[in-house]
Amino acid sequence: MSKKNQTLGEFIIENQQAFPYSSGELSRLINSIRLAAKVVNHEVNKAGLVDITGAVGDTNIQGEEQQKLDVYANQKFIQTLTNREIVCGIASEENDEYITIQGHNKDHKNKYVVLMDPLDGSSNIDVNVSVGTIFSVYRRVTPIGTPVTMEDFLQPGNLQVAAGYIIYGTSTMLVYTTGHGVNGFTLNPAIGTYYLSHPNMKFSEDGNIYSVNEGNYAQFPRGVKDYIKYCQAEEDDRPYTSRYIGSLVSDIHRNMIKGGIYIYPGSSKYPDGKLRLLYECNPMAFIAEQAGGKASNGFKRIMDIKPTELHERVPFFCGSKNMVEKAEECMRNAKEK
Ligand code: AHM
Ligand code: MG
Repeated sequence: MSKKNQTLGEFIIENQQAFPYSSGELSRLINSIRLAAKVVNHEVNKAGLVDITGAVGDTNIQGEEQQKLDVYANQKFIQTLTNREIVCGIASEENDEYITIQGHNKDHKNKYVVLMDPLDGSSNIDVNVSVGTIFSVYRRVTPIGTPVTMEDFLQPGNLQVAAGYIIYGTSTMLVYTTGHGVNGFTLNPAIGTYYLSHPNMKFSEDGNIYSVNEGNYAQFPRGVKDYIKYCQAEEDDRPYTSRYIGSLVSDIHRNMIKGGIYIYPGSSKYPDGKLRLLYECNPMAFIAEQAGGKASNGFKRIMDIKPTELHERVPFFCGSKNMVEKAEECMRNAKEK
């Protein structure tokens, strides 16, 4: 069984043996993601040197134009997954359309699609705040040997086979699930190896952190206002505290470790909120549920929503089970009024 200090490579091999019929493709896919993440991590860590190495749009010494980090991260993940012949399609926050990958033999023989947000929260980079990569993996539904179609990407979250995130923080971590719990690996940058540092991660049933952008309070639906007021009320010595980084991966990661709820609700201006169902909310929901938490749009399970568009948005309530349920109760009660 998994042991602390095991490397991610060892962990992947050990867990692949637990699936005797696995072809190893999913393991190779996770391997590619860990590799691309290392390259992106290296670049993200240099972000503060931008004035020294050149600003976005400048030309570097090799005559290449300096890129925005989110564009760079997008390219690295796409390149790595494409070159290694693992996936048949990729959808990304950075690309309007999905990408079809036919493979070197042009035979469309690979069976997985990846949906990702290559660098989420990238507006935080300038101020040295943690950012992340989020990914979600599905088995294609169209026949192998044919090009992928939109149908392969518009699957409900409950069909995900793997999901995870990388957090480029005070240390870099890769956290993922293949539906058998959630494990977190920390990168030792000196030797480029990830070690199992957080085995079997769990959301506590109750938590005391609520994370929401209260600057938008006036536009929140009644139920969210009621929930925030519930958290803030003096009665019963409620233990809540507010923490909001504005970087989804970091906010969820902290709340998973410490116990809490993350909310990005719909608002009067943006009824569906801001976050994207397919490559932000679904993968985080899969992780949350695998860690004993819950993810909802305020009324129903995120992973049961049937997507209709690649970049669709959805209100998001995610975290410790009892906190999400209390927020849902506030949403329901406000609707009935
Ligand atoms: P992005 O994909 O453009 O980076 O936006 C997503 C980010 C999340 O990481 C974060 O939770 C949220 O946007 C913060 O939004 P806001 O500044 O409206 O609170
Ligand atoms: Mg994003």
